[in-house]
Amino acid sequence: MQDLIQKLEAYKQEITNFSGTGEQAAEAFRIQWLGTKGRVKEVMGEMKHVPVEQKKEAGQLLNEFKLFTEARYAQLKEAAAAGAGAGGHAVPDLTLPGDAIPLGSRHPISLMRHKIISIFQRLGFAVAEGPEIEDDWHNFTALNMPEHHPARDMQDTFYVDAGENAAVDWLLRTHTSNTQIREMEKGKLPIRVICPGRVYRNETISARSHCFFHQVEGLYIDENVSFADLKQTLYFFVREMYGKDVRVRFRPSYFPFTEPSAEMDVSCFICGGKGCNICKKTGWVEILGCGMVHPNVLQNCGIDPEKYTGFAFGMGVERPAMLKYGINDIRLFSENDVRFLKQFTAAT
Ligand code: 2U9
Repeated sequence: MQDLIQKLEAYKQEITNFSGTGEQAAEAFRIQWLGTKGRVKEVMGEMKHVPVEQKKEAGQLLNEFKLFTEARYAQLKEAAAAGAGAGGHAVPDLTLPGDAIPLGSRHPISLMRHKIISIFQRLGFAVAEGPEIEDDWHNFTALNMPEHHPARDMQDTFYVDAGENAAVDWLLRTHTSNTQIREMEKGKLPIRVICPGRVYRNETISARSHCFFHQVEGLYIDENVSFADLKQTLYFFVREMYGKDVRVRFRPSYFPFTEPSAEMDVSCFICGGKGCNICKKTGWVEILGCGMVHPNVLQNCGIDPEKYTGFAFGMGVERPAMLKYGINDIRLFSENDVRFLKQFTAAT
């Protein structure tokens, strides 16, 4: 046993003093010490001569010696890889190419949102953003939604518990119209804004609908703004967005905040109007709602409806993105699965 201890000490000394550098020296070290005929194997073989009562202690010593040798080998290899020169200093190879920085990709909702916004920016619309947690006035009351309007129903709106002493009802905005109300309240006219953002509705989540989604809304208020201005603005949008061959139709509709109100359809850009699953065989796809801003809404924001008129419109972002990119489940947008996200590039 004493012999073994002395031998291991001598070997350790030898290992510590090993002075070779570079890959070849490291390999020679490995063969000499850790190879199948190396010295570690050799001393391990001496276990069989150790008396039974000392085997435990000898085992520990040998194990420790093996780890010591492996650590020294790892050290030599690392130094060799770093190109340790004669002086022992690492000499980096400055001619090697640098590590590539991984690039992310843009989210499909961002891409579609940008595509929509940029068309209106070219017409002189500015982008305005507003809060997602909103009070009852900016989300409903100012927009001419009477207290018992169905859209205020608990089923459609997420209310925020702001405590018993809250002076007003707080909620997650159900549309980005709150932002236009805030712009109007600033009292600076004319107004020409586009309002993108996330909105919330208390709906069951499925492949087709989610409890949050994205909208882009627009508002134009000035003297003498007419329905003809609304139509020409939206015609321009449709041409830029879906191409010059797409046909457009307006259907009368109803929104509390616009009068008159309409919904706009485009001839199906999937089947060209022949009839398919996307247009439900009608040849038309609804893309947005619009109308002339209701005089009550102007008045609620301190704008004289006798002097000013305006138009507004609103559209969802998810559906056009799903059609453009062939996405069949709305939930994919918010699951953040990298395999999904990395498929989209900045090229629209
Ligand atoms: C103000 C006055 C009027 C915005 C409008 C629509 C019609 C509309 C929907 C389209 C699909 C929402 O995402 S969607 O579910 N929107 O149909 N939105 S007019 O009208 C306004 C906005 C602000 C001050």
